[in-house]
Amino acid sequence: MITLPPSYKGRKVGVLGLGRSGLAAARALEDAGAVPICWDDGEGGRAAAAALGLRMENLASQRTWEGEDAPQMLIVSPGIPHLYPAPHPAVRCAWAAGAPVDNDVGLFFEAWAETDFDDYDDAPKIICVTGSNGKSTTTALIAHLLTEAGRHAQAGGNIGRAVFDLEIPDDGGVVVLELSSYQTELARRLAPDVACFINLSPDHLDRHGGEGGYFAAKARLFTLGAPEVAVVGTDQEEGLFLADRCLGQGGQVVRVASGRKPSGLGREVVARKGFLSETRGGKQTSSVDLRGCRALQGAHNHQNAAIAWAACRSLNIPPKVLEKGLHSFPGLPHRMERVGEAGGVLFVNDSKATNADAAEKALGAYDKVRWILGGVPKAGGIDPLRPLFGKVAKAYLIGEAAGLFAQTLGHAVEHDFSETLEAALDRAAAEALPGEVVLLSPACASFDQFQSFEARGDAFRARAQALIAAQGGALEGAGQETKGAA
Ligand code: UMA
Ligand code: ADP
Repeated sequence: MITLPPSYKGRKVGVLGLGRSGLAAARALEDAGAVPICWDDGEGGRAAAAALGLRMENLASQRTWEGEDAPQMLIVSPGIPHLYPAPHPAVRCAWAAGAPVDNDVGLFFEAWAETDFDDYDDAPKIICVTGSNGKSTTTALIAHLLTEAGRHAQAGGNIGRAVFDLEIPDDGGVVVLELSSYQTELARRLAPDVACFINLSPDHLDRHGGEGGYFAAKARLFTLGAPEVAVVGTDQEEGLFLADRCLGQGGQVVRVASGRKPSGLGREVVARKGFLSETRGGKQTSSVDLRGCRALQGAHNHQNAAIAWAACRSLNIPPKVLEKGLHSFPGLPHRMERVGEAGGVLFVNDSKATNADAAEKALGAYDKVRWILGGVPKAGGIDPLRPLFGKVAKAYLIGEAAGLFAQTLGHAVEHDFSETLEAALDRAAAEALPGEVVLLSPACASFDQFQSFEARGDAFRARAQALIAAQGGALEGAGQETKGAA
C-alpha cells in the first residue's frame, strides 16, 4: 500500500463509511500514524471497524467536532451523499468546524505525489478512466494490455478494489483507476498521468443536482487533473468540449471516435465498422481488425478498445503487443461473458445489463437470440428496444417485470412466462437452434430473485456450464475481475 506523508502523523481524521474504501483509508491513516475517527450509519460497517480495533465516534454529532480531540478533516465514502440530494449530517458538521472534506482518491493522489520514486528507472504512472458506460471493461482491458506488455499493472478504484488496497507499484508499473462521478467530484486532488473519458449518458443525477453537475464531476479529472495525456471519447458534444478544454493545458489530447472517419486533428484513434485505426494528422499509423476479439463484441466494446489502445500507446506500448492483447482479453464476468457453446448454440451471460440501454448493446451484437429477461424493471421498461425485436427468436420472461414486458413484446416477439432463471435457461437451451445465442440480458435489477447482478450471473453461468457439459460442448474461461456487490 502506498503511504501517506509524515505530515499525517498525529492528525485526527474522520472516516465516514466503513465499506471497502473507508476501511482501506482508515488502515492507511493508521499506518501513517494518524488517528482515524470512524463512523458508519450501518451496524455492519461499525462491527467491521470495531473488529479492526478502530476508534469509533458518531461523526454526525456536533459534539464530536468540538474540542482538542475533534477531527481536523473528513474522508467520505463514495456511496455517501456529500452535497445532493442533501449532504450527510457529518459533512455538515465538518463544514461548520472548518474541516476540509475529501475522499480516499484525493488522499491517494496526495500520498502518490509525496512518494519518492527516485530509485526507480521508470517512474510508475497512473491512468484514470471515467465515463458513464464501459469504465470497468476499459479499466480491466488497459490493465490486461499492460500486463501482456510485461508491465506491472493493477486495476483499482470503482472497479472494486479500493485505492489504498493497491500494492506499491514496481519499477515501470502502472496503476489503472476506474473513477466514478462520486469519486471525481469530491477528491481534492486528482493528478493522473493519463486520463480517459469514454462517454456520457444520464446517471446518478440525484447525486449531482442534474446532468450538468454529473458531467462537471467527471470533467474535474481533466480540468483539475491536467493530465499529460487526455484520451477523450468525442462521439458526443461533452467529449468535444472536454478535448477543447484540454488544449493549451500543456498535455497531449488524443481524440477517440466510433463510427466516424478521422477528423485529421492531431492524434486520433477511431473504431469503425469493426476496425480500429490510429492516425496522426489524418494519416493512418496502425490498424487492427477487432472482429475476432471474442470478449470485445459490439460497437460499444470497440469504443472501449479504442480508448484502451490510446491510453496504452501513450505509454509507448507497441501496436503488435496491443493487437495480441485485444485478442487474448478474457473480458469481465457478467458483461456479455461467453460461457460456452454446445450444438452450435452460444450461451452468453450479460447479467450486468440492468437497464434497457445496456441490454440494447448485447442484442445489437448478435443475430438470432433466445432472450432471457426480467427482474425489477426500470423506468421506460424495454420500450426503447423495439427496433431490435426482429433479432429475438423467443423471449423467456422472469421475475416481477414479466407481465409488463409481455405487453411490450405483444405479438411482435414469441414469449413465455418462465418465472425463474433456471426454468428460462432450461427452456431456451432445449429450444435453441444451431447458430442461435441463449442470452441473459435482463434489462432489470436483480433484487426480486437475487442479491445482486453478480449472483444472478453466477447462477446463469453455473447452470449453462452444466447444460453445455451434458451436451459435450466447449466451455470458455470466465473473466477475472468484478466490482463486487455493486
Ligand atoms: N453508509 C453510511 N451512511 C450512508 C450511506 C452509506 O454510513 O448514508 C455506509 C454503509 O453502511 C457502508 C458504507 O457506507 O458500510 C459503504 O460505502 P460505499 O457505498 O461508498 O461502498 P464501498 O464499499 O466503500 O465501495 C465504494 C464504491 N461504492 C459506491 O460508489 C457506491 C464502490 O463502487 C467501489 O468499488 C469501492 O468504493 C472501492 O473503490 C461500487 C459502485 O456501485 C461498485 N459504484 C457506483 C457505480 O458503479 O455505479 C458509482
Ligand atoms: P461501467 O463500469 O461504466 O458500468 P461496464 O464495463 O461494467 O461499465 O459495462 C456495463 C454495461 O454497459 C455492459 O454490460 C454494456 O452493456 C454497457 N457498455 C459497456 N461499454 C459501453 C460503451 N462504451 N458504451 C455504451 N455502453 C457500454
